[in-house]
Amino acid sequence: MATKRALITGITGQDGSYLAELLLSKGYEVHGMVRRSSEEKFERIQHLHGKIQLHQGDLLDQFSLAALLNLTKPDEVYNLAAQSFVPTSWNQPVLTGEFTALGVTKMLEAIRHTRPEARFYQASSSEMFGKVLEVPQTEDTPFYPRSPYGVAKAYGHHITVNYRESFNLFAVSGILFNHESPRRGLEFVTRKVTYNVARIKLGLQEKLPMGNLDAKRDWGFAGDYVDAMWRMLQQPQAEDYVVATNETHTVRELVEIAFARVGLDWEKHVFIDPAFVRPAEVDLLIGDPAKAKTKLGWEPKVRFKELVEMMVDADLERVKAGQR
Ligand code: NAP
Ligand code: G4F
Repeated sequence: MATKRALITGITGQDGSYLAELLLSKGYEVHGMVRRSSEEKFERIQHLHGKIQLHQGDLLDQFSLAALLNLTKPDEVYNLAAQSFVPTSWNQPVLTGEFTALGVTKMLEAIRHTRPEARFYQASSSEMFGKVLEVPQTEDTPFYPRSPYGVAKAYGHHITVNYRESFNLFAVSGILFNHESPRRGLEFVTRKVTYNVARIKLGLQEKLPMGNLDAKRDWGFAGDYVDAMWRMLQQPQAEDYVVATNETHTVRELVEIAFARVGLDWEKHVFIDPAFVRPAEVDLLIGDPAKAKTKLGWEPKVRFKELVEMMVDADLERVKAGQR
């Protein structure tokens, strides 16, 4: 069988790095789109150097997308690139809309005109459920986004469905709930906590400022979730799927488990800083991944406590080695 080719946007991000590893292990030729920067910071994919092919492009630049599709001729396109940090979306709502919403249309248009046979995966988000209208959330739960990021993702979701229905593209939207790993960006709550717990344990700092400890999230492991993305593109029909663990935990539980892992009492170190409280909050997320289980044969392997402890252990090693 001919080698399959995949194009990943957002390959330098958390999910992009795990997805590239997965596709390489399945024998794919992997191409990644990267933005030009004054300094190349590709830490998450350094270990894949020589195994993947990187190309410059930007979601804001329609022609760079079409050129990349012409050059790489992918069988599968995974659109993971986005402005993905919710608080930034209130400071830069227009840019978030350009990347995270219109960027999806730009990629779909490029596919439609240059590579319509390619299968397309859109990285949709549980943030679209926002002020949830149903518990747990399924593929049929209506959206009520609570941030410019959530609004932009809802647009990306609907335009993906629309291009599937209008132009018969094989385009799917994976509605993924929060997923984390030792490669998570430092500003997201899990990694912020585990990295700072490691620093506190090693005597490098004393205190940790936090926002809303009552928020609840359905947290899974990024390594498990990229497998669901791949499975969606191997199906006979293009459909949308919720990917989640069906467990929910508060930020307070996350903090408790992380500090307990290093034998510390979180209440002696954590304080609430209003700067980290959001203008509008998503209070509760819990997904029902029944469809992914039945149709994709997908189930999460790593559970919440194991995930947090894995991240604390990894950060202890990193901080000891003087790394971030
Ligand atoms: P991430 O670590 O923040 O990575 C985002 C990636 O997008 C980076 O590679 C970034 O490149 C790239 N990017 C941003 N703007 C771009 C642009 N204009 N042109 C080209 N590339 C651009 O995000 P992640 O956690 O891996 O998430 C992957 C995707 O899934 C995102 O779309 C996110 O919104 C979505 N999602 C994530 C979760 C989650 O819990 N992780 C849940 C649901 C959905 P640079 O390295 O150059 O910045
Ligand atoms: O880790 P977070 O910043 O993730 P959030 O906002 O849920 O978004 C992530 O998951 C989405 C899927 O649902 C993705 F689409 C999105 O790209 C991103 O990956 O915050 C989680 C919760 C929030 O309720 C926040 O208010 O933690 C609460 N929180 C409390 N203190 C904090 C903090 N969040 C951050 N980042 N920093 C804090 O100090």
